[in-house]
Amino acid sequence: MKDRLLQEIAVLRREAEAELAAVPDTSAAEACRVKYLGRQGLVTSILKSLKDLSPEERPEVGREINIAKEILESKLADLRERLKHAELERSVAAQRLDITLPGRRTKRGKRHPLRQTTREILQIFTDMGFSVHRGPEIETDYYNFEALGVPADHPARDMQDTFYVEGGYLLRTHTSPVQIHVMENQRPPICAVFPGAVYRRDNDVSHSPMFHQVEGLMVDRNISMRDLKGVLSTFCHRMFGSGVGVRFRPSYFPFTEPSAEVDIQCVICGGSGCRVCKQSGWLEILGCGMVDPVVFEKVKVDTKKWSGFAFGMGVERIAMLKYAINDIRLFYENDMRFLEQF
Ligand code: 2U9
Repeated sequence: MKDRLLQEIAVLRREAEAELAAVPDTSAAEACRVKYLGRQGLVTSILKSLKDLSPEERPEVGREINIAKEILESKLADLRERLKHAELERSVAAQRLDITLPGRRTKRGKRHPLRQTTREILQIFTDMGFSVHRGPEIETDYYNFEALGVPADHPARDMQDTFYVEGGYLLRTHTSPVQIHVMENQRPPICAVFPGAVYRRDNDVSHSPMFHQVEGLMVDRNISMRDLKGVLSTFCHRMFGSGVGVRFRPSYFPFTEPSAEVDIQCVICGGSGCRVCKQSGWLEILGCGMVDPVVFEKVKVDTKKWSGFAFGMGVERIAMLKYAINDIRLFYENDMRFLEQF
C-alpha cells in the first residue's frame, strides 16, 4: 500500500509538472488546479487515503504528498502570475493607439471679399483722418428721406424703391440716415465714413435687394469742391492704383448741390473701350456733392458758418470692378470655389 502510494505520488508529480508546462492561459491553469488540488482532485484523494495506512507508514507518505502539494501550489502560483502578465501585455498591445495616423486638416477660413473690400475702403479714409460710424438698418421715413430733402411726393423716391416693415418703419435704402443721427448729436467739424448694409427692391446681375455702402461726410469751415476732389481723387488712386485716370462728371442727387459722379479709367481695357465700360473707357464708381443747405437746416447746422461735402459708393460695385466679377449674386452664394480665390 505504502509503495503503491509513493509510486502514485511520483507519477502524479511528473504528470502534473508536464501538464503545467503546457498550460496556455489562466482558464487552463484553473482547470489544472481543480484536477490536482481541488476538493475532489488527485492530490486530495491521496491525502484522504492516508487514513488507510498504518501509523508507521503514514509520515513518509504524508511528507511526500505534502511536498508534491506544495510544489504544485507554488508552480501554479508562478504560472498564474506569468499568464496574467502575458494576457495584460496582449490586451495593451491590441488596444494601443496608432499615433502616427495623420490627423484631419481643418480648413482655415478667411474674410469674405466684401468684408475685405469694405476694410480696404475704410482704411483709406481713416488714413486721411475720417472716423467710422455705424447705425440701425431699420429706420423711419424721416431719417431715410425727409431729413435728406426727399419728401413723400419727391420723384427721387422712385430711384430707391423701398422695403417697408411693420409699424411705419422701413429698411434703410442708404446709410445717409446715420449721417443725420451724427449731425443731430455732434456739432461740426465732422469728418466720418458710414459703412453698412442697405436695402432696395432691385434684383439682377448687378443689383441685389441687400447690398453694402460706404458713405462719407466732411463738414467744416470753408469746405469746397476742391476738398471733395482732393479726398475722392486720393481714394480712387489708392483703391485702383496711382496711375488710374479719374474724372468728375456733373450729376444730380436730391441731398447734394452741386452733385457729381466720379469715374475711373476702365480697369479692364485701360480706357480703350470694352464690354465692361460699354465702349466708353470709363467706369462710374461713386456719387458725391456739396451737402444741400436744406439738409443742414433740418439738423440745425448753421450754413453761414459751415459747409460740407458727402459721397456714397456701393461696396459690391467696387469689389466687382477691382476683381473683374460679372455677377453680384456670386457674393451671396457662399460657393467655396468663388470665395477661395480671394
Ligand atoms: C447727408 C448728405 C448727403 C450721400 C451721397 C451719393 C451721392 C451717391 C450712391 C452711390 C452708389 C448710392 O450705393 S449707391 O447706389 N450714392 O451717389 N450719396 S451723395 O449724400 C449725403 C448723405 C448724407 C446728410
